[in-house]
Amino acid sequence: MRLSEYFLPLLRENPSEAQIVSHRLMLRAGMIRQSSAGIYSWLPLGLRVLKKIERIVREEQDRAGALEILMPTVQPAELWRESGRYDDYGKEMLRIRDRHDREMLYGPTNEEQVTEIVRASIKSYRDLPRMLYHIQWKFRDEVRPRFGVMRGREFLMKDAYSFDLDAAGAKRSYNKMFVAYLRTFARLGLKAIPMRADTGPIGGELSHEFVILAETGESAVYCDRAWLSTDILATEVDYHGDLEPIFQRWTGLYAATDEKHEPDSCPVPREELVEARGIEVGHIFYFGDKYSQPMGALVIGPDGETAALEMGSYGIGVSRLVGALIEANHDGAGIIWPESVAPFRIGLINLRPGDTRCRDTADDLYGKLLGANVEVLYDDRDESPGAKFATMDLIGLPDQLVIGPRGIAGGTIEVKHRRSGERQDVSIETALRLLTASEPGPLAASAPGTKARRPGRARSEGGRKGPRSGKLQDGERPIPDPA
Ligand code: 5CA
Repeated sequence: MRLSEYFLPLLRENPSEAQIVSHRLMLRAGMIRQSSAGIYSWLPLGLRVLKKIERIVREEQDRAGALEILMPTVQPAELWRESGRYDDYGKEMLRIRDRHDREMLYGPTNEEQVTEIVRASIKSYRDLPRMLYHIQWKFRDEVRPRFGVMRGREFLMKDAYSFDLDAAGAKRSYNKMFVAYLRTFARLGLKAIPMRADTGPIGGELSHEFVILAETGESAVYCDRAWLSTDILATEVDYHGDLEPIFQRWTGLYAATDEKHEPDSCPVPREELVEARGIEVGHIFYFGDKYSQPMGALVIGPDGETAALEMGSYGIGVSRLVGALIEANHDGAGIIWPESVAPFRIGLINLRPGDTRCRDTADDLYGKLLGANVEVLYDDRDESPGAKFATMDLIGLPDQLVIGPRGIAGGTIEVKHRRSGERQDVSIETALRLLTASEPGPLAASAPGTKARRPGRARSEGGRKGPRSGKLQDGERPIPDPA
């Protein structure tokens, strides 16, 4: 994508309404714009990130055996009267009347809707277990929408629902989602810690919140220090096998929200206990027949007896995750996207669009990157180098490629790794090979025998003297980032 043809409305100043860094950066980087309190439009850059998160969430749901559907945002009030939640839900529910004066609502969640679908179609234990999910906008008229997309009124959620014959089956489904959540958040580059939690208006007896640690988190959380060095993706998962040992392993390490933490009976010694703030990015519930019983979602079991379905529900805050990711990945200059969710893999900067050689080189490189299916944002605008560097740092693409007249004269371009700030001069061929070969980025860690420049050195094309350091030799491969 050429920046000259893109819609990236950046803000120079910090917007006064934004209290936390993710909200500030999302507005400044042109990712979102507020429509009304807690309701946002997603602009091209923000939407790309949202879609990337959605994709990872979807892949892990599919892998765990959940089936994607799409339920409506607007639901009939009768369904919620059947479960008894229409009145209970209170002012958080946006209630609507249609032209026939029928009571409708904008869904804050979909337990009733999905139970209605399943009760009409599943009558026998032979059709169980089933797990259905969708990724759909929700509306909750929060008393205090704040922190941008972190606590919105309209927000995107992935919600899955499991249907089993009995409690043992329901626990197996719960375990599947528990493990899928650990994997999903790890793939997003986040350490989300499962914590025993209250069930609130969803109801039920077993529930875990998945919480990432961040200073701006809304709740206080406590966990064993060992959580900080765990590697979830290292565990092999067979969703058809017994997941209880994995569940036991990850729930065996202490972690609790404020509501559940008891300082006096906490099993973790003080020096090993991390006290932090947390952001809830997911929440899973097992609630048995809370909805199936009143709504008559019944199946015939192998013994011929009729029983209410055993259910669970499993939510991920997809739009909240965009903010949470920024809270966990930023510095003074802007956002630092993990590769898995970056809106573009590479930012290509042409420092001198007016210079024919620079332009030809940049255009050529851009074409080759596109040809290799690398997502690249190409700053071909007629702006100052300072403005271009600041823009790229603000929007936080994992690697930047900088093309300028001096480098071209010596046959090189500069590669800058956004997270470490390290820079190297490499030939165009080397840059292409590195960036089209494999993840992670070329400067995720320095290749042996190379000297990467540390951040803080002069970055402009002018002002550099002497030979450049840090060339990767052809044939050398970068060492993957251990993070
Ligand atoms: N029905 C259940 C699970 S499907 C449910 O609604 N759970 S929930 O209320 O915990 O929401 C699931 C996730 O949505 C939360 O963990 C959180 O990450 C996200 N979420 C909830 N409320 C908001 C909000 N106002 N703004 C942004 N994200 C939210």
